[in-house]
Amino acid sequence: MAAVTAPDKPLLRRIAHLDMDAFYASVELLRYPQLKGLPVVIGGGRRRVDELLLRGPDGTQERERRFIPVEDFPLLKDYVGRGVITTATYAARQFGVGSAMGMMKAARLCPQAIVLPVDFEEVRRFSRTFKEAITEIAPVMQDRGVDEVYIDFTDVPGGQREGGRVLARLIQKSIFDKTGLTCSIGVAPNRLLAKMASEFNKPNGISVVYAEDLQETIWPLGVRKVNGIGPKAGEKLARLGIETIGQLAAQDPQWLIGHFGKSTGAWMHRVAWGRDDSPVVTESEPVSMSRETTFDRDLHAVHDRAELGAIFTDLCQRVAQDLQRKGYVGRTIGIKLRYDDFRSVTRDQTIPDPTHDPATIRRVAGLCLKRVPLERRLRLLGVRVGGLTRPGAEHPDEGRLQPAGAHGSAPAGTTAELF
Ligand code: DCP
Ligand code: MG
Repeated sequence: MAAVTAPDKPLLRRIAHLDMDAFYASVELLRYPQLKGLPVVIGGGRRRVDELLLRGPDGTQERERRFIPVEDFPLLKDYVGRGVITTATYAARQFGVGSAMGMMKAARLCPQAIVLPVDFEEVRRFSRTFKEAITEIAPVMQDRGVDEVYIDFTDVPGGQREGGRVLARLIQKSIFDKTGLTCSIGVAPNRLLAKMASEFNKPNGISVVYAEDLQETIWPLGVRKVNGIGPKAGEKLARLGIETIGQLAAQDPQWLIGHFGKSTGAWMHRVAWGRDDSPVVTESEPVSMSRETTFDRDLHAVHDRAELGAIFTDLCQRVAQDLQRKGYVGRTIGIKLRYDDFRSVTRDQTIPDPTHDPATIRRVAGLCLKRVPLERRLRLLGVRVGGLTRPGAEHPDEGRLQPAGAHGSAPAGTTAELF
């Protein structure tokens, strides 16, 4: 007789947010382990400190980093110059010192703290290594900067056990084994809650949040804990008498929309109720970059020629800036139009040499525009550059990028919609 098996339970969506602990400072402690447990702050310019340390007090010795006596490290009380602290070890945070605090103020709070400059190259190297450790275990990872990522735990072995705690422990261990660094992880039903949860047990902590914890765990938090509610929105909410996420959740969405506009107001209501469907998007190289704009009123190619021309040029300049900022050039230049009856058309043209030059993009996009009917009024105009490569590739094919996969997206700051 065939065995009767229970139907598979549907998997709960489990999303993790992982954030490295005192990242820049922890990277320094790896090469100066004698500083472990001491208050250390990162700030100030250049890396001359290293050189001085290696040569010793009389300037002649060749010392190994890990044997440099603690007394030889520069102290915050002797620091001259302005600037702010980038981060501080947890030992230093006990004195009230932290990110973005002025060096002078920090020196008053904790004069005995050791101060070291940041080594960006080293930080980036460890950033790559810890992210590799993650993707070996859980492949769906979204980069959110040098020291934080989102990870989709849903389908990964261990990602459902104890709400994701089992997988989080495994990832922490793997990162520590490969780098010597600790991190904190929050696991929750979505990115919004995971991001908050990763802060609950810092450093070296794991915290698991379920949908039903909303009222008890999330609602007492201040509104600024929501990723996306910045200082300005926070102040405005405070003026309206809303301090906590729970208070935000209690507001009528229409009232929020009245104060913050349709999209922000509705979004605030959603996040206060812990709702967030945004996927964890694995980064891939963009296939194209585009900018588009919907006009305040429908424009006609002849009657509104000057206005339309200015918008068109501006779009081309923006795409060119996006390309330059992200370090791409492209060969296929295209336009998109949407008419007042909502029909859309696109045209593109491929040029021999890839470009990120606004004038070239404008010229070729102008040629594309000549190939579309322009009798009707227009609602929307867009400019796109595709066939992206990195500039300076000797062979046209050498810099060719892999097309983005199913999750491919244009980098932030560009219009993601392809046309
Ligand atoms: N950073 C920065 N400027 C800031 C804040 C942070 O340059 N105003 C840098 C230094 C941090 C790194 O980014 O080491 C990561 O930022 P976090 O906010 O995650 O801070 P830490 O990792 O240092 O500490 P925590 O343990 O609180 O995550
Ligand atoms: Mg961090």
